[in-house]
Amino acid sequence: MNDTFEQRAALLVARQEELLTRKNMPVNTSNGIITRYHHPVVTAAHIPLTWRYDFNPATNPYCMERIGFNATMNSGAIKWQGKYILLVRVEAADRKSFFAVAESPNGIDNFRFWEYPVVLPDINPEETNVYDMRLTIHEDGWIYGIFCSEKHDPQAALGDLSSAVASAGIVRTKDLVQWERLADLKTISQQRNVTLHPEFVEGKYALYTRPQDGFINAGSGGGIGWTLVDDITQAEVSRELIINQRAYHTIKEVKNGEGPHPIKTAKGWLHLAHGVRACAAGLRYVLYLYMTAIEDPTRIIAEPGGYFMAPIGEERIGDVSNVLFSNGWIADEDGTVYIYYASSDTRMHVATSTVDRLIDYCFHTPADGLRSASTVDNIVALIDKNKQL
Ligand code: M1P
Repeated sequence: MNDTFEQRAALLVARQEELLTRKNMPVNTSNGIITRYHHPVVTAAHIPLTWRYDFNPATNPYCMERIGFNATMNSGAIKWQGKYILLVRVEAADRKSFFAVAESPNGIDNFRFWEYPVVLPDINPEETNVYDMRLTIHEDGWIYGIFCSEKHDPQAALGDLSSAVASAGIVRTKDLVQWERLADLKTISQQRNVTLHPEFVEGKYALYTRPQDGFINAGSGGGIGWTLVDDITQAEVSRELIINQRAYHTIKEVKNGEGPHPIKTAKGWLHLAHGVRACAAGLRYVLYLYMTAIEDPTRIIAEPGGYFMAPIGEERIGDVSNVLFSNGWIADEDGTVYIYYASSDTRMHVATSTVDRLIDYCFHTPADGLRSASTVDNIVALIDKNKQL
């Protein structure tokens, strides 16, 4: 505490530099499907010091933090100009989320935030919180971002300060610096987890949706939806088809939601989604995969049973414990897939795999038979197969 201002400032910079340049090594134990890494890739400690400290000794004589940050989570991802880009959901200490770009040369470590956070066009004074942007480099030439735009429910009873309304905000950019705000998605239900498909389908923009009756509860919303849109600048859900249903006693019984847009592969569209179930400890969020037909992205051709990734170790603990959430992944030219996921609404991680492995996983993992007896049948069949070797 007796350090001079200069000593303290120098120490802050040195410690952060150590963190930002830390090498991230793979964890040795793997199930063959994905590889995890020792360290999270982006944490609140990665936030630039110039966003947090007033470095003028005259106005901050104690060199104290002036603006605090709580978490970095649910990040969109693209590979852009040779860099691995995360569009991070940053949550400040005041609970407000916003977006900021962090880039890495290799996708695994050395993520650094750009100098300024994203300044979105501020079009609606009622919009209180924004989060969970999915990025899509669309074949029309724009980079789109779709995110949750949240406001206090205007119908809430007097004194109810918790009820909220979720809509899908839409922006687009060419450089990740200047963002054009388009009209929010028009829809009769609340919407979160809306994702833009990267290609036109039947000459239209295609959206994955997640209709929900309330802010938290999916209610009559049956799962991940799909809708075609003529004009992305005035997007409206007309016909909404549920393509990936929730089901009783599965990992997605309570709700589910599309993650980033699917990856186009030789065997079909590869999808990453989150599934939510309830238990005595609260809601449990896990990640799962499914595949749809290339010529018809709404037709499911493979869906392994159960989760593909669930929280382990320190991932299980955070602001909202027992949660894995992903809205960003990158398929590299060499077939490597970088899966960016947040744990417990607190920090960002990466796991790697390959397109071939993930396809193999989708087509050769037994589907959910929806009953214990089917699970046992699958195990017995595998044992019998192994006995024939
Ligand atoms: O707290 C877990 C997640 O809860 C919500 O997910 P969903 O849209 O499926 O309800 C979102 O608020 C998400 O940001 C959060 O990580």
